[in-house]
Amino acid sequence: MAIYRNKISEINLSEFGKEVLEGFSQSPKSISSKFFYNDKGSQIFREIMDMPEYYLTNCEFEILQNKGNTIFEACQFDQTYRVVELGAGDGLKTTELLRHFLTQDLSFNFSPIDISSGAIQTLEAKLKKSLPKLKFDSLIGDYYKELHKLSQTGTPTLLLFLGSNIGNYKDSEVIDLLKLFASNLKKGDKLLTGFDLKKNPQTIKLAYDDPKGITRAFNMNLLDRMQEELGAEIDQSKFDFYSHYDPISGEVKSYLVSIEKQDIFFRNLQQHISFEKNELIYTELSKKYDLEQIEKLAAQTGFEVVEHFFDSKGYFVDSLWKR
Ligand code: AVJ
Repeated sequence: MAIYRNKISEINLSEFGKEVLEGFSQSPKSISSKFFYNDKGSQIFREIMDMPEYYLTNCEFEILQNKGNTIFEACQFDQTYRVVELGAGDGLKTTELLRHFLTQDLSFNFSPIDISSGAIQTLEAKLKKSLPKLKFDSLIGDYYKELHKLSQTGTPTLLLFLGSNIGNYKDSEVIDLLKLFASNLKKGDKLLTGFDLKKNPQTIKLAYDDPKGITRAFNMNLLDRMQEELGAEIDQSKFDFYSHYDPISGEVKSYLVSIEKQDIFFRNLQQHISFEKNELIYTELSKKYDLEQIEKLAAQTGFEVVEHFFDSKGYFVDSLWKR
């Protein structure tokens, strides 16, 4: 079959290929942060969660470990229920919550959803070992679609969206996402969302630009993916990583930077893409919230705040809402 240059409709492109082409045709160039999480990226993210600078994981771990029983009580379940987790990742923190739930008399089923099959496999192995009594069925896929499938039953549901995953969405998208959750939940169902809170800007800055360069490697993995999956002829020494926290907006923004003017051939896209000296590729938004913003979001999207659960430093909140 002939492949015509620039006629991308003729080429069978992967989702990643399509989105890279689309994101690179905009200004500034961008790639969705969901592409961080191939199996290698999910592994690097586990290393990020282990870093002392990345306080988010320990804070949420502490909340779920110390307040799991209170969270269960606040959910007020009175029959068999279901816990669904979006973007479960390796689920280490969630294990703490589920451990508390298992000590209660009511039975429940756990459904973790993640786009990385590697992360799900790691999670399944861990769950079998650490919580042998847990009933679970994991789902690999885009969580918008999986969520819709799950909404077809009458089982009371607690939906988990932990780990500050919500921070990846810009203000306009966050409203749509929470409305989507609301529309897939029944009256009385609960949503527990992890929000990273505004705090000393230095603390936040270090969490997203660590001295060992693990966050850098997490971003550079996108270049690996372009090389491996899109046949991009990239010299990685011609790219750098930069991240920036704006304490007023609460936005951490991460970028790859083309350190010189260059033209890169993407073999599988049959295209050259050019980069100016110091041109940015925007890779991620990690937004930080305050309580006022969180309560406003709940009200705007059809939820009622039940209770906020904080860690002892007040760095992070798992906010329980009711539909
Ligand atoms: C998985 C989206 C919560 O934004 O804090 C960690 C990803 N990026 N370090 C975050 C991430 C850089 C993380 N989330």
